[in-house]
This record gives sequence, C-alpha cells and structure tokens, in this order.
Amino acid sequence: MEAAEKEEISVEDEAVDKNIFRDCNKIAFYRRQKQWLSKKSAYQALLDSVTTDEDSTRFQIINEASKVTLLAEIYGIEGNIFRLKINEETPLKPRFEVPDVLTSKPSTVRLISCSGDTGSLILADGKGGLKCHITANPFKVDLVSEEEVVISINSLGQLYFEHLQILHKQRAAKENEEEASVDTSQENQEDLGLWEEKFGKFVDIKANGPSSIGLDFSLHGFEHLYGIPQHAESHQLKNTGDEDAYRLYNLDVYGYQIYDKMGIYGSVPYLLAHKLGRTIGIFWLNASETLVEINTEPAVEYTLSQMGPVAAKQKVRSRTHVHWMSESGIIDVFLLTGPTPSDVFKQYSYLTGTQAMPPLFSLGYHQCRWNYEDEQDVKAVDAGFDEHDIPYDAMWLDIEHTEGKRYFTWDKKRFPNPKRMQELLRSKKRKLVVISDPHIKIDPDYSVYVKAKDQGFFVKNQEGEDFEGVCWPGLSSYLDFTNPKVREWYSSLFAFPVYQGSTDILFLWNDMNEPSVFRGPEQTMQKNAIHHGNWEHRELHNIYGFYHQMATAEGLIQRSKGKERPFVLTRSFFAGSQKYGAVWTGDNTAEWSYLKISIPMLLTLSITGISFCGADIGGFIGNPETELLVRWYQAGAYQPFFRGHATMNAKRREPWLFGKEHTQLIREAIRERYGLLPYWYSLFYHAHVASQPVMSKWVNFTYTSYNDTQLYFLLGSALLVHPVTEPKATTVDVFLPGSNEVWYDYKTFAHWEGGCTVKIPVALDTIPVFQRGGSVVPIKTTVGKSTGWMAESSYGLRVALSTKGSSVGELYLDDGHSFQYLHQKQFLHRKFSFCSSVLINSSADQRGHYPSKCVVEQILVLGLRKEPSFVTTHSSDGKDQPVAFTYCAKTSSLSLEKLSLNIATDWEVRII
Ligand code: NBV
Repeated sequence: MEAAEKEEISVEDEAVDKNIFRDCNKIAFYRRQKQWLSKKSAYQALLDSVTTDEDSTRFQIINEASKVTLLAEIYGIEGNIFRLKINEETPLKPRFEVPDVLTSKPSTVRLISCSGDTGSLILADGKGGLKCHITANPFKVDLVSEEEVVISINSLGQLYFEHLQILHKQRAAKENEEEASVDTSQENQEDLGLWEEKFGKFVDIKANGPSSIGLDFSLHGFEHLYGIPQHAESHQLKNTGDEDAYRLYNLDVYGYQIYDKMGIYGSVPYLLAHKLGRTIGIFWLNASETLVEINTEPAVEYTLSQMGPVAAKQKVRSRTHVHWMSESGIIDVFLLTGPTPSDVFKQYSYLTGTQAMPPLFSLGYHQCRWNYEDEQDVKAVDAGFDEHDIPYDAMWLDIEHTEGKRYFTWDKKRFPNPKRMQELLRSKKRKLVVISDPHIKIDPDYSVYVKAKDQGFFVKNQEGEDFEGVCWPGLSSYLDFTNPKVREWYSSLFAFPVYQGSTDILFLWNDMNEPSVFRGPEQTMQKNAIHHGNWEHRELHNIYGFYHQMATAEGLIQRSKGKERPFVLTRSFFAGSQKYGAVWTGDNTAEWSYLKISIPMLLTLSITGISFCGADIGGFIGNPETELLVRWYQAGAYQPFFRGHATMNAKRREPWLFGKEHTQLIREAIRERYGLLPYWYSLFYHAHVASQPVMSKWVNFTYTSYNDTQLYFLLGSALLVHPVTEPKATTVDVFLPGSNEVWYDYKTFAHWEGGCTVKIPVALDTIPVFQRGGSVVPIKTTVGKSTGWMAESSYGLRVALSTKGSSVGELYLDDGHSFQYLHQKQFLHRKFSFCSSVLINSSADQRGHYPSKCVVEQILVLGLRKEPSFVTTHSSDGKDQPVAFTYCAKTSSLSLEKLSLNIATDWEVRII
C-alpha cells in the first residue's frame, strides 16, 4: 500500500471509532421528529375530497398546525398488497420518488368504497378478504382481514411531513409573502438542522431545507419481527425504545461493531412480522437515510368489571409499533398481508424481483485475499488446491491487480499476461473474479476517467463541478450510476475488446460502493452532492451501490450478447439487489463472535430477498486461530456464498497452511459443500422462480416452535445446520423444531423427534447437520476439482422418511451458466417422492428438457423400520430389475449402491 493511503485508513486498527459515525441523537431530522411529535398535533383526513380512479383512491390530509395539505393515495395491488403514498399536494418542487426498484408498474386491483359513516371510509378489494378502514379524525388507516385488524397506520399519530419551504432569507427578500407558512420560530434553532447541519468538522448545507417524513404502524398480535438489513444484530429485531433506532444508511465501517444497530454497508427498508397463522411485511420504499424504531407492547389481560356474578376478563392482544422516519422523499409504503410466509416472500419479490439464478460455479468455493500478489502467486495457490485435493471454483484479485487502482487495467509487472493466467484457470475449469470500485482516479491519462469526465458522468458538487473525494487511487471522482446513460456506458466497459485482458471466465466484485469516501462525513459522500436530474445525494444515498451492481451485471450479460449469466458480488445493496447477484457482509473480524453473528446477519438478508449472501470465511481482519478457521470453513460450507478472504496484513491462510490434520478438516468441509451442490442449485432455482429464501429459520415452523437464541438455520426445508461456534466445544445443544417432525443426523443417521433440544457430542470434525424426515436431498457421489469437473458425475438420493413413512424432494439442473434454461427451456426439473415403500422419479416441470446422461448411483433411505425382502427398479419401459441392498437395523437405514438409473427419465424403486 502507498504511504498516502495508509494515512487514510489504518488497516491495523480493529476497533470502530464511533466518533466517525453518528448515532440517532446526532441526526437532526430524528431530533426534529421527536420534538414535534411530543407536541401531538394531529392530522385529519378530508374525506369529502375522496376521488377514485381505476388505480387508486385519493384524498387530502391536513395538519392543523402547518395548514399544509398532503395528498394520500391508496392502491390495492395484485396478490394482497396495499400501497399507501403520501406526498405534499402541491410541493414547492417535486420530491424524490425512488425509481428502478419496482420491477414493473405493479398491477392494481380496484378498491371499492363501501359504507362508512361521515368520519370514515371503507375500501375493499372486491374479493371480500381484505378491507381498509380509513378514519378521518385523527387520521388513521386499519387493514382488516376476516374482521380482525392486522395493521393500523398512524394509530400513534406519528405521521410527520416537513413541507418544502423557501429559505427564510430568500423569502424575506421577496415581497408579498408574509402569509407563507414557514414556522420561523424553528428556523433559528441551529441544532434542529433545518438548513444546515453540523457533524464534527462537516457542515451539511441543505438547499431544500428540511424535508423529513415519518409514519407509524401497529402490528396487532405480532411480537416477532425480522428484516431491515444490514445490521450486525440478532435475527429477531429488538425493541429499540426511544433512543436506539435501527439505522439504514449505507456506510463503510471497517471491523463493524457487533450487536449494534448502526448502519453498515447496505439497506433493505423492509421488515416481516410473524405470528401463528399470519406473516406480514412492510416495505418502506425510500432511499434516503432512514431510522426505524420498534416497540412491542405485550398482551395484557384485565378485569372489565367487578359487578355481576362473574368478573368479565378482557384480553388486549400484544402489538408491535414500528416507526419509520426518513430524511427526505415521500411516504411510499407497501403492506404485504401474507397470510403465509411463502405468500409474503412472493409479494415482496413481485415488487422487487427474485434472486438471480447464479452460475453454478459461484456456488462452489471462492479463494480470495487482499492481495494475491501476481500471476505467479495465483498459479501457486491454484496448484496448491490440486496438490491438496481441495476443490475450488474461483480465484479472486483485489485492488492491487490494477495499474494504481485504475479499474479495468492490469498492473503490468504483476500481471503481464492476464489472458495467459485466465487460460490456466480455464484449463482447470475455474474462474477469475476481479474487483471494480465506483471511484475513478483523477488522471488525464486514464481513459476511463477522461471519457467519464468528457461526458459529464461524475457526481457533481454544489458548484456544479465534478465531485472529488479521496479513495484508494488518491483523489477520485465518482461515477453517477443513478444516470441510465452512465450505467449504459459503464456496462459497455466490460465488452471483451474494451476491457483488455478480460475473458469470459472473468467475473466481478463491486466494493466501496456505499460509496466510501475517505475524509468524507461518516466516510461517505456529502449529502449535498448532486446527481443526475439535479437530485441531492441525500435523496438516494442508499441506492448508489444497487445501481453500481446493476450496471456491472448488465455489462457482463451484454459482453456475452445476452447469453451468459453474470456473477457480481457487491458490498452495498438496497431492496431488489437480489436481481443482480450476491452480497457479502463486509469487513468482519477473525473472532468467534463474528463467526456467530454471520448466522443472524445472513438469515436476515435471506428473508429480505437476498438469498445469495455470505461472510468472509476466517474473518477479514486479523488472524484466526486454527480452530476458529476450521469451524468457520465448516459453517461457511453450509452458507450460500462461500468465500475465504483476508486483509492485506493478515497472515497467509490458504487451507493447507495449518498442518495435515487441519487441512484434512477444511478439505472435508469444502468437499461436503461440493457433494451437496445439486441441492444448493435446486434451492437457488426455487428462490429464483418461487421467491423462497435459501436460508431461513422460522419459515417452515411457526415462532412457537423455533428458537431465536440458538444459532441454527435451515437450508430449504430439508437440512438444519447448527455450526459449532464455540472454542473447544465437546457438545452442542441443538434445537430441532416442529413437534410432528423427525430429524436424522446427516452422518450417523441417529434420529430425534422435533420440538426439543438435543445434546450432540462434537469433535473437531463434526458439523452438526440434520435432515428433516419427509425430505429427499439430491447429492453428487463424487467430488471434482471444481464444479466444472462434476457436470457428468453421478447423483445420490438421500431419502429421509417422515413419521408417516413418506418423503418428497426435487432436483433442478441445467447447463449451469447460460440463459438457455429461460429462453429455450433447457433444464430438467425432477421430483422424487417416496410413498408406500416406492420411490418415484418423475418430471416436476414438463416444459423443461436437458439431455443429461447422468445416473442416480446411490440411494439411501433413512427411517425404514423393517428390513426389505427384496428391492427392484422399475423403468418406464416396464422392465423390472432386482437390486442388491444393505440394510442396517441399528440405524434403520437402507443403502442401494451401484445403480444406473438415468436422472432424466421416469423410474421407480420398489422396496418389498
Ligand atoms: O479492496 C480491499 C478491501 C477488500 O479486500 C475488502 O473485502 C473490502 O470489504 N476493501 C474492503 C477496501 C479496504 C478495506 C480496509
């Protein structure tokens, strides 16, 4: 690293300097909302102003104090979604509405206005399932399902809307404006930060003045809430009280503090609430800085009357209040009414899109380090994997592979022949992933800079000049990805002839895209920097990284003329980033506590749409002790994005550097991952087409039957993983959910009934994994050097029987890299079902065809109580063939080996 850079950030320094970052009380719009709300001035809906058209119902809302009218619009959206928009009726200038996140204009369902007395209005979706009850004074909206109020809006009266004003000084200069509605008593109060806000040495001058918004939602009967990543916090959201809101503000926080609600790299302003019989979601579509307070009021039972023979008891359901506050924009909120978790996932993905189908290689193991020094280093590390018989799929190059951090270039000394290096990797059926950050070095000899500058593609400062900030290359300008023209141009830079030295095995990594600006306020861009359309950075800060990844993914698709799936990893993200690739949890630390926190962090990302997520294996900062590294590989092998990474001054930690025994343990963990790839790929297909998260905790089990404090998670609905996250562990208490379930230890085949905690003995080679009875898991029976070597290898099926003796499962496969599955339906989707002692392989989707010669070679049936007399296979042409089998009475398991049943055709295995 160059000396100048060292001055900017000390990579040795592990503790987060909290003075660099603001907490709620240092955020002016938060203080203003709190102060104003304490005065309790209510809004009133003017229901005689109601108008209805095909799409929406509109009416005015007025606040007695400010006298400014707001316009509310309520939309019914296909699939049991309600949308409420509130904006000023006649704002001084347009307010920012987040573009590009909704996948298309959502189809509306006409809401019919039913009865309602003078002070209220009832809207129904026509099917009678859901109603929306609007009360005029004070303004409140109740969403009612089956006569029960599910969500109330503004029942705490926290609707807050700062109308745009003319700056007092300007206004005073104008004539005839005495009656303008600015509250001048507030203007002088500097600490309210209306036009100017100070933080340390930074002053944020607000050309548009205060523009903050807020609204409360009461979720009736709900006490379990999840979502609003990204925080290094527990999966279940905690009560925040009044002073400790979850902050959504994308920031580069090196070695972020854990169990903390401060904003880190990405934001998804979406949360889910779950109770017996209903799951709902609230999606707050706003890209400015946002704070969320959560407070649960427990259920209370009280005596209504002491009169009469029996004192009547009344129970008030518990409810959780969610208070959203954003610095700017409009109120645009989607209420997803479920009722099942699966419905909510579909409703959310209907709005923001589903997880991109990853290329198969990207589900393998990734080897990264800041930095692999040069071509020789890459070659040696690559060879190390073969030498130690450890599979891996992608080698990663960090910022030093470029010519002075000029992205899209190569350091000529270190990487004199990048194509040669990629050809070596290609010959091993492996890939290369390189970094590309959004800051562009200011250098008149750097063509990317010159072209962007000439075309006016950089974010601007207040003076209308290119914004300049310091980052890795030194003084840099930042591409304005919010401009579609910039995205189009950036995408074109990935074309093979333009990106010299790149080949089709090169994929991308987007870092520092919060954006990270050294010496900037909170290490990011000033809020009054100017973007395309003259919007201030404050309006769209949280969506900057989303656009960067979008443009990169688009570039990779275009370089292949639309044929190949991209792979792009991003650090910063927003709602909908799942469409563009994978996300990781940034600069974590090589400590046991960070291994632990990776589990709730990834769970939260997964249920908010971002299934393809992971944490740096081993911890980015520092040097993990060997045991921690092994345990981290074991956990990471069962998490969606699986990459080892380390910072520049950490010791080398390729898997074979820790002695034979530990190499073997890491090898084993990685091999387990590769063995399960058919299951992983099928789960991702399910996420892609049916919106279901790959990793989850309570989705298949209600909250009454799950345990938030324990660090386990489910992969799909078949596997439960409880990684060992304690040093020197000899046992792990594993909670197995679902009182009607049976769970089988993946290795020993021991089984337990669900709904209880079991003590599992663990050694250093134990990864506690359990298969749910009732599931079939497809695996590969042999593991290759990389996913590419395994395309033709045989399958195995692990059939774990339910208490009723049945099970079902699926397998999805295609070429693993192109879009042919989509355009030409070149895929296989098979269904396996076991019932009445017969296992059937049938088509799950007749539309798909893929000429696979692969066979099912092994079948393992767990939970078979009786030894069979014989086993036969029955093919679709009517032929029966006896099969040799081994039955183990102790573990109630049946094993069939050396089968040769084509995966693509229908057949049965009959156990008699
Ligand atoms: O590009 C260097 C690193 C990268 O290795 C890491 O994964 C990112 O999270 N990057 C941050 C910038 C430097 C961090 C100190």
